[in-house]
Amino acid sequence: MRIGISCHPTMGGSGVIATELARALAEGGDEINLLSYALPARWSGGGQRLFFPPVTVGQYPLFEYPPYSLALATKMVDVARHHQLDLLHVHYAVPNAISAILAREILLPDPIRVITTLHGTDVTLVGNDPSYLETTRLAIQRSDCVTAVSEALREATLEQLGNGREIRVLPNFIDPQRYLDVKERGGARVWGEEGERIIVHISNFRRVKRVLDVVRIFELVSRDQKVRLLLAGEGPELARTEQFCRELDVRDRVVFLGTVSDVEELLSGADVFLLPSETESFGLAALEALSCEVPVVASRIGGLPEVVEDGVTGFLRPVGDVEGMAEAICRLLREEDLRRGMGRRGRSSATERFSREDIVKQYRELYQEALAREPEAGNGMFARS
Ligand code: GMT
Repeated sequence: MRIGISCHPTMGGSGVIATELARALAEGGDEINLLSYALPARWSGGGQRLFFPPVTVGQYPLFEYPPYSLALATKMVDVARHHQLDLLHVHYAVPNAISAILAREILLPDPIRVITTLHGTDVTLVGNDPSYLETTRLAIQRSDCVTAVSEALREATLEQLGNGREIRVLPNFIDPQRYLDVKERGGARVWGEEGERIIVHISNFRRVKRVLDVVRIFELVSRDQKVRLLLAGEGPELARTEQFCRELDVRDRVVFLGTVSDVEELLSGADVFLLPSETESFGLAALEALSCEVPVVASRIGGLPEVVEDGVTGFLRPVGDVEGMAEAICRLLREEDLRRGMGRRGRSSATERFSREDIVKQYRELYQEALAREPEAGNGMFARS
């Protein structure tokens, strides 16, 4: 198949999954054009069937906010025509989905199929912001197929956008081989001193991640254990987080790593992964930790219980329960057999339920289904036939 995949290129999980999916499909024989305004963080070079035609946004002094969605739609049309695309698969609805629907209109009378994958905040935060609500609702309604990365997100979408349309759950995935490739190297241990236990947090440092809770929890754990905290990622809360580390007098035991693209290099060898988010439709970083045999301590929220089995592959606590999460970490650090057992079960769970091979196969089947069906596009602007 010839597929155009669009995503946000930043370090968020939606861009990671879109890029990994693009690579897997290209390796399997499909021709993929990845559309974004910059090379995605996990992009490691194109290939024979993997291309990156960048979306360039025309500038003009009148545009205080240059219209990226229009530039993207235009690029989609261009690539669809010149590469004879069969379908567009957009990751993160805002604004990718509405750009794809617009591109499809332009391409009539040969409507290209549009698959939209919802990742989380495109529905829970951004999509229901009044500024984006109606365009997101329309894009979801008019996509040929819609997927969500967890059952929790599927339900949230139906509730918040009131669409009443079919949404299929196709979860995020990991490549089990990546951990095996780095297992023998030091991984997280490289940053720790002798005898120190290592806690890792990876995120885009937005408020929903509650990174200050990470620091609070770390401070509580450090009263009981010799620990070091590795923080990977960048985002708006980063400076505040560093300042908060100083206020709690733990700055000397916290390592700020910035963006890390090969997360398995950091997760492998870690003792615990911590994700105390306010909302999390899936929690890709938690899945990556499990796949590296690292137990997860996280909030019992959104799709996280679908990824982390409480008491089996990690511990889940209510959002904001910093004491509960700190206790759970201390227990894992004190009971090494429990921690290692959870790590092993986490890896089995990740590889059995979320392997790249299985999920990519399901995406391929979905594409075939979409191509076999009557298209959603009509003859009028955004209308159904
Ligand atoms: O909103 C974000 O934090 C970014 C967004 C993204 O683009 O990666 O994250 C969402 O999608 C990820 C990939 O499917 C999920 O693993 C994250 O749980 C989800 N984030 C939230 O729901 C907060």
